[in-house]
Amino acid sequence: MNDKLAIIGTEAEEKISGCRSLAELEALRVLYLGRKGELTELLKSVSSLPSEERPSFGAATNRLKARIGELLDARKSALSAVELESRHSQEALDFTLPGRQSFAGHRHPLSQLLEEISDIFHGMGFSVAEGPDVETSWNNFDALNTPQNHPSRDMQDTFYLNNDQSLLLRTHTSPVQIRTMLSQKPPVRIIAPGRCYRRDAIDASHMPVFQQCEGLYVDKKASLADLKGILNYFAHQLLGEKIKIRFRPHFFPFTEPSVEYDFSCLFCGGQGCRVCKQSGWLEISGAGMVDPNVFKNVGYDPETCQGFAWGLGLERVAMLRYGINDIRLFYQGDMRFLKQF
Ligand code: 2U9
Repeated sequence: MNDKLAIIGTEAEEKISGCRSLAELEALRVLYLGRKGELTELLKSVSSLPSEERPSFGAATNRLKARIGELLDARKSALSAVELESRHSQEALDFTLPGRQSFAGHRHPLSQLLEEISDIFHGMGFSVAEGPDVETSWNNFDALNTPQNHPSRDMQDTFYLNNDQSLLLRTHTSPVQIRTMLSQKPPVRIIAPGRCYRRDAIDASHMPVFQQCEGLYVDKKASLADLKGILNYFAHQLLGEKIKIRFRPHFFPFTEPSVEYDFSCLFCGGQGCRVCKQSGWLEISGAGMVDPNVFKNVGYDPETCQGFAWGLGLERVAMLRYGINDIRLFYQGDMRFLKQF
């Protein structure tokens, strides 16, 4: 019987030390120490031994049981450490991997330009006024002294929203100035940025939706020279001190006198180049002294106040500034284009 114990002991030692996983080790524990395990079965057979052999065999079996228990415990802690180590190395963070880039979006070039323009006019005491894209014909045309038969009122040029043509998508931001004057007394110093709509066919320089940033100044006294001074300062701040400005006579129903204004060409410094078609000047927009009829329409007294207003197309300025040759690029949402600004 003792030989049997010795064999079980040697075999158990070999198996336990050669065991490679906790699951395998658990199977060995059941094999040797479990309720139906080899040692338990041996202990059960003690009763069949001669009585003088029973105590020593029982004690030897219990010692082997304890010994195998110790071997199992020791192997278990060794295997646990190995398994933990391998799990850690598999799950470990690799701090040398490059980070995942998050996409933060980008401000549209026209929004950036508008922010710059707003800053410049804030510096001269102007505030930003806004109004709805859907306007009344009265705010958009009548109040601005636009004759009933003016071509801009034509259905071919304006998006009307109802049959009697009393509602439309504003064709310029001038109704914002009308709303401002209707709601406050002079003095007025505002810029009016926003989307405008015209029934234009789309090409490299026309879009049915475009953006303006008009301006209005009203006080007891105001002159064309003040207007020129303000536009001059604006041009210097936006495009540099070297820019010159000039007025050419023009006609608008809402201003009298009216002018178109040009900036000296920022590419050739006024020498003449391809961009300015050799003229040295870039046509920017129109402006003028507010027509007395417009003042009357909003309840201002043209005898006691004077004012000037100007227009500005945001796309045109951005195109000149960045050398962009197609207005459609602003509205196609192509990140390859937008990211450059
Ligand atoms: C009020 C009175 C007068 C605003 C003005 C222009 C001249 C002008 C252009 C901008 C780009 C048209 O779309 S565009 O080509 N605008 O030339 N705008 S004077 O005059 C006003 C505005 C409001 C109450």
